[in-house]
Amino acid sequence: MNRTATFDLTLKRTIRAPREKVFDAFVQAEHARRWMCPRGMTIPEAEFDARVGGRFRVTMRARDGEQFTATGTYREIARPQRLVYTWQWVGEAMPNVETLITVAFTEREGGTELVMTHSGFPDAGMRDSHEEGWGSSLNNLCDALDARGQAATVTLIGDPRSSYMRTARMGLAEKGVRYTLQPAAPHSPEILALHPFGRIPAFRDGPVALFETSAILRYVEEAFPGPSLLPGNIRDRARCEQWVSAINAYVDAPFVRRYVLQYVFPKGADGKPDRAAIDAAAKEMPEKLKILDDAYGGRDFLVGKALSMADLFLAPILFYVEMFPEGKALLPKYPNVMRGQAAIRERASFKETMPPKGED
Ligand SMILES: N[C@@H](CCC(=O)N[C@@H](CS)C(=O)NCC(=O)O)C(=O)O
Repeated sequence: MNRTATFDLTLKRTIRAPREKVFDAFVQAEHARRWMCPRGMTIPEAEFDARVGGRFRVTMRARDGEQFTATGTYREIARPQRLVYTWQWVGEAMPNVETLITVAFTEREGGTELVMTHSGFPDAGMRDSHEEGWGSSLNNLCDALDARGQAATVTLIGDPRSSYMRTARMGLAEKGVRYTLQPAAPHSPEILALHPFGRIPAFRDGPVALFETSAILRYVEEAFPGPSLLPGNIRDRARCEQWVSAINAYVDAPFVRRYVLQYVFPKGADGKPDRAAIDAAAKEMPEKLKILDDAYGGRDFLVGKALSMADLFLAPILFYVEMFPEGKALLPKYPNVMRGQAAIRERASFKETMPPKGED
């Protein structure tokens, strides 16, 4: 007999919650609504009839309004250790194939290890997209059940004295995302495991690992609800990207690497700051500050009428620049920059992310 090959996936996750609670989250609508969709989506409708032969139906809505509905039938319900049900997408958006989900729940280290096998995909592409979708959904499940909330799943890794770390932390704070701050130095094994160039910050959301601050913020922007870190129209979104890129490429090096760090990690004779290096860096700054001053114009933000990622990249840099004499003397000559900084320094996201004293 000819059997058609199918593709399966297995996901494993340990959640700090009792087994019954984790089990119930799979079969009760009020729980499922909180997690049974990938990050960035919502569940407008969910119906669950958790009896053998009973059916469920769950509708997920993407940020652009597109909806996806899945339905299925319970085959085996052995609370709290095992659950088996079919899974089938309804409508045109996803292939209309009946697949099978088996979840095993095991008590492990004061929590629950769940092993979820989703089998019967007709091709590797469909299996892989479900692996991503379930991985992201299980992040939501973990947030919903673990007492630490999102901080159980979302981790920012690096040294909180870093200006880039502060940019990422401010973005997380602006979005209202709770996270775990895992201290690690650049090029440490923890960082190199996630960032091939060894820089900080690195980021994890469950199985999703990212590096580069702008990529991290891009993910945070789309994966979580909360105020947008991007402007509302196409032109201004592109301008935001323009300033993020320009600050990374033309502002960070002269202001932080060649100026601030000369004071923080002095490389001159007798362990003193290298005067020549500082003077050279200070000469580079006015031209850049003038460009930034013109960009602010009469507004409090680099782009548009509200805070965007662009502002989050600049504020931590100028905060450090102002701590040293040449920077302190220069900045007041740029009133628009000063006004923008005064505005952002009032925000909780800035106040809550004050770096430990002394270094970048
Ligand atoms: N382009 C990177 C830059 C990150 C970066 O340079 N971080 C600094 C700390 S503020 C770092 O890791 N420095 C260590 C090094 O330069 O080796 C990003 O946007 O995340």
